Amino acid sequence: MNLKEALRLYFVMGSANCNGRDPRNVLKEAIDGGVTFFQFREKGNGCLAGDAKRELALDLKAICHASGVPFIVNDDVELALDVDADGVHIGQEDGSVEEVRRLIGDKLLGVSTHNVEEAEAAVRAGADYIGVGPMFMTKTKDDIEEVRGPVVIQSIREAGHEVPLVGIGGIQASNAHEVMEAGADGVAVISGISGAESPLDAAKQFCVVLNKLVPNIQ
Ligand code: FQP
Ligand code: MG
Repeated sequence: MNLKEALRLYFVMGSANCNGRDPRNVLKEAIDGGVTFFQFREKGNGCLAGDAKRELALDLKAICHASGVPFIVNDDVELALDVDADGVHIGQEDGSVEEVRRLIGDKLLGVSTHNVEEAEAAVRAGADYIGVGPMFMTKTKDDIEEVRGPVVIQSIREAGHEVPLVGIGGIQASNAHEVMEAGADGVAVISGISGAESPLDAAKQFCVVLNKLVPNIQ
């Protein structure tokens, strides 16, 4: 797998993001629409835990793998190992990157960053890719840091870092080009796809924009 290419359209979602729809159907539609990477982020109102969370994780992993899409688990390293996910995504408050790397071996490891210093530290500690955000204002996450926008990505690239990188936070088909032009390999999207009336059409619209900017695949 070429990680930079695979990160082009990174869908992040859990049952709380699906407006009462079955997350399995939302994911199927999103993948049909062109999503290239997936993170199971089971957080927020009425989210599942325990066996129910595990069952959903296994179903979503199967849906991803039927289409060759990597399946990443947010925060929960134990679950990622239990369901044999392709990787884990952790933030600045989710424990040590080195420790998670030790636990997951050569599974993919993504780390959330907000500036050049955090990006450098994440890469040094063994991250395979980084998420940089928030790019724009978002209502999906209520504990976000200050919005500094695509310029943070630009500063990471100007510092010479070629780490696989996606922007996250408030990204829509209409502003995705700003994130890509700043130097991202892809965009991570939650509500822009899961909250859309048609996740299929929403993902397609992202693909139209992204493939115009980086027209080598699909
Ligand atoms: N970037 C990405 C992605 N995924 C995420 N989940 C985050 C950033 C945010 O720990 P974190 O991670 O700051 O908050 P939370 O655990 O609530 O998501 F990989 F998609 F770029
Ligand atoms: Mg986290």
